[in-house]
Amino acid sequence: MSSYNFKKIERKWQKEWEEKEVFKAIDFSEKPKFFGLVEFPYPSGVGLHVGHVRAYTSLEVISRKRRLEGYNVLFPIGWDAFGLPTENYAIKTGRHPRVVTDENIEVFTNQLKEIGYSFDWDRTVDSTDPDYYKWTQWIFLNLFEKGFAYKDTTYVNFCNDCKVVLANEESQGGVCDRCGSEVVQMEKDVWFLKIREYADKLLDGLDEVHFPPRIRLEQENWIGRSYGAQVDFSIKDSKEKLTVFTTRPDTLYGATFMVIAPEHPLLENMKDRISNLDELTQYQEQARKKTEFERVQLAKEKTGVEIKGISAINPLNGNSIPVWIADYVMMGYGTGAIMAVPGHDTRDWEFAKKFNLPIVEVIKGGNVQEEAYTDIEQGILVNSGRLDGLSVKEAKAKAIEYVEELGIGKRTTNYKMKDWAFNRQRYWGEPIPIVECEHCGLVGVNKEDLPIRLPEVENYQPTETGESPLASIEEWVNTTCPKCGAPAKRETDTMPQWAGSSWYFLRYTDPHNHEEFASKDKLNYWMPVDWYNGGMEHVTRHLIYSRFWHRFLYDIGEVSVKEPYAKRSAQGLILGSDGEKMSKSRGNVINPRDIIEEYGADTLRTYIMFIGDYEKPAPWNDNGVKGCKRFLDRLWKLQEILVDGDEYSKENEVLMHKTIKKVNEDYEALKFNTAIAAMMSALNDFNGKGQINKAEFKTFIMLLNPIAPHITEELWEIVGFDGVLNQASWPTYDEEKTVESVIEMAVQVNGKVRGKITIPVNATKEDANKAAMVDESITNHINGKNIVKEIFVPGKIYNIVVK
Ligand code: ANZ
Ligand code: ZN
Repeated sequence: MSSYNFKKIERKWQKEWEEKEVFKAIDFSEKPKFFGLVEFPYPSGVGLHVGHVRAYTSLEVISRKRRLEGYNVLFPIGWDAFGLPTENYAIKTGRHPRVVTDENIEVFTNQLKEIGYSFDWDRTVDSTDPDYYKWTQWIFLNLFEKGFAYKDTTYVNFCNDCKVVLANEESQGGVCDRCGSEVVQMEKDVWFLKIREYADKLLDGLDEVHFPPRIRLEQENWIGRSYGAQVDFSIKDSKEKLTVFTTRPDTLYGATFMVIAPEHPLLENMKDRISNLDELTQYQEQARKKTEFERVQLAKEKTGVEIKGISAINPLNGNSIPVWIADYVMMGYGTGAIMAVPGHDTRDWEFAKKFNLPIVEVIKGGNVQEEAYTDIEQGILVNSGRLDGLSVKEAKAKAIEYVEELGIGKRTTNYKMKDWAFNRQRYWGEPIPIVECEHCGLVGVNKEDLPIRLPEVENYQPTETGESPLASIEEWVNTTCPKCGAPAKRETDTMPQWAGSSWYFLRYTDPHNHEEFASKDKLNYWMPVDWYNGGMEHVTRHLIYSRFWHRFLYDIGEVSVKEPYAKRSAQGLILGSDGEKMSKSRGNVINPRDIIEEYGADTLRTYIMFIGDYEKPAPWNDNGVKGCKRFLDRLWKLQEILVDGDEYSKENEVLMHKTIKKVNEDYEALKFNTAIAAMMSALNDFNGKGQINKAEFKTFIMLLNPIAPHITEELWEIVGFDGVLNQASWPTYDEEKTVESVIEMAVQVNGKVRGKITIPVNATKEDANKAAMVDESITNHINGKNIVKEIFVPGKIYNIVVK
């Protein structure tokens, strides 16, 4: 027997698979289709890391299994290659991002091939390829034509270091996602996509797909739908009114003051009446410097200023109440103004305590002078006129009816999700295909003129004012209006990082199409994605953005199914051996290359699937790697105890059926670790018995094949099974044979074990008795006595009581 030379074996099979195009997805094949998707990587300069390997190997295993099960599998990969690290690297080194990207892609390709992934390499997409981003721009133009892309002036999160406007989700915690420095608020004219209009569709669509509860919940929270009402409060002695959004119209009688966001237009509109304008403007200035995160999450101490000179009127009880500005109210949510109900809202309560404002109880159950009473299940309305005595639920409905009757309000729904700030002021992104004309305004370029290519620039650095470097290339910026032909200027912002990944899965179905982003027939055949695996960090932004684009394409008749992903799963992080997140600065990063070099790709794959519960974080452990290598070594050595046999031997039959069932079910449930443990244990059994026959060996290596494809293909060939493993069919099992059909049962006489009998699992007391009465070691204790009682617990014990 030759030794297990993983280097030679792995190279051999990778070459063979590539030459024979074993993993090619076939359009319109008669077989059932399976589209397995993993998040295409950003080809960074540091190469593939073990997190990628964990993310990809799960669906790699499923895809290989599906092929053996007779499916026509599409398992593609590509490059999400626009992005800041490449651009920053280009700025530092003066090398073109295109050149850098191509190099990185090559490194990634080689690394993925070295691991032996069964991707269909003919279908690779690259989001920075003009043949690809042409269609990203095309989808944007459709959004623009249908009114789903607009430009608006807003405050945006701006990173002074990266010189880039950040989406909220890129500046969580008030720091820049990319460089970690503090984010400031800046006024800017930017593109938005009306994703908010899709909020209900995106929520309803969740009923059509299989997302695990934790992923579904994250999406629901991100979209954040709340039902409530808008209510107008009039400003005393004026025509102005303040409209608030409240989810608790039942508490209207308890509104003892109002609060508006510092950016609220009321201040500007009423400035003649206001006596402390200076103080207010100062407060506004301070608020502007804070991020939303600081205002909402970090504010331990409430701040605010009363607007002197005006007051509002509570529409239900007619009380005159003060109006304040405070930064805990956000302009971007609801109406930017609230009715404060300190008795029943904690933030309002803190504010009232700090500024000595009245607290009125309108829902009975607590002590509102001590703390806000927020229980909405128990309380009963008090001090609330016609709402008195109602439950919160009843009072909500009644209050809405009432304000609608009075013509001062209406039922409304609000969403936390804001429209998608769709732009950045950087070079390495898709140019937004819009032209600004003095006469016609913002005009989409003609679709025949796509792609609008990125021009060559000397310097990739954004300008100090936060404009893209494209702005300084006059011959590119100056163009003519597609509508009227007058001189016009191109939009110089580029699309955000999330654009190219919002539709890439569609391109995989038809990646070389020059006429359409994908042909209808191919889309019909392959979509939806049957299973999508990726990171938890992408289940809000990317997963929501791409569902939005896809749903929009569905609405305009471009794709045939509503939801792009039938099923989604997510892997946990791989941590360093110190239990901390892997990072360069901690020096705890594991490079997959090193593992492949020392132990082989099959060991890397096996270990990463064995490392722990797939959906949870798991620390790296070098001993675990060695253990997996030993497992494969012992698998190799099974050849030494291999005997002939066309079917499972009697003593291994149950083991085989049990193991097939276990591995089958565990793979499908992403429980790769327990599947591997079951195979390790089976291998021990074979070794313990000192033999394994060919039928058993054949099944065994096939079960392991999706995880360790090289060694198993090689063993298949060495033993001389028919054809190649990758063309074989997945083993099946017989449910009845997964449990032992006979068992050993202890027989007691007067409570003492006197012998053991072998009987069928479903044997009766009579069967047990028959078996026991021929065993001398048992009958010796019975002979000459009377049996007074028999206790028989099926499958467990047989106790005979004698006197
Ligand atoms: C009165 C009230 C009484 C409220 C009460 C709550 C409890 P969700 O559920 O997150 O949608 N609110 C409205 N707009 C706001 C803004 N722009 N910035 C900060 N807070 C705002 O929260 C809705 C509630 O948050 C609204 O209902 C409002 O306070 C506040 F016992 O109105 B409520
Ligand atoms: Zn024009």
